[in-house]
Amino acid sequence: MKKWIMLSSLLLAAMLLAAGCGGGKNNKEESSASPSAAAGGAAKAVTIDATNFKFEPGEIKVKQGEEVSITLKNSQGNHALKVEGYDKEVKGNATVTFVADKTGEFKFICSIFCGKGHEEMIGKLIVE
Ligand SMILES: [Cu+2]
Repeated sequence: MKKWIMLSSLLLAAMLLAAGCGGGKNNKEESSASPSAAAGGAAKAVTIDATNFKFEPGEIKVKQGEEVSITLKNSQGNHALKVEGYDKEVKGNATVTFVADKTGEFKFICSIFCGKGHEEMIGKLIVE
């Protein structure tokens, strides 16, 4: 009886070790490779042109898990872009990169008061 318990606990320990090793490896692979792998090797790069008072394009569509790289170009005026729900912000003529891990529709707005049409500067990030 004692022998049996020892044998089964040994087996259990071996199984746990094997599972732990495998799991660790998988996690490492996922964290380093999955964002670019999902996008086919590169981040989805979008350049948004900001003028008074519009974002062009006003809609970005990506897949869940994809890495998104948003470059905001201030062609006219001084604007910034803030993605609500993701809490990501990019000021004019800079780039912000993040992984779109939540699905849904997220509003992006201009976060610098830029004048009369400021409230109209609204776009949409769609994560499918
Ligand atoms: Cu503005």
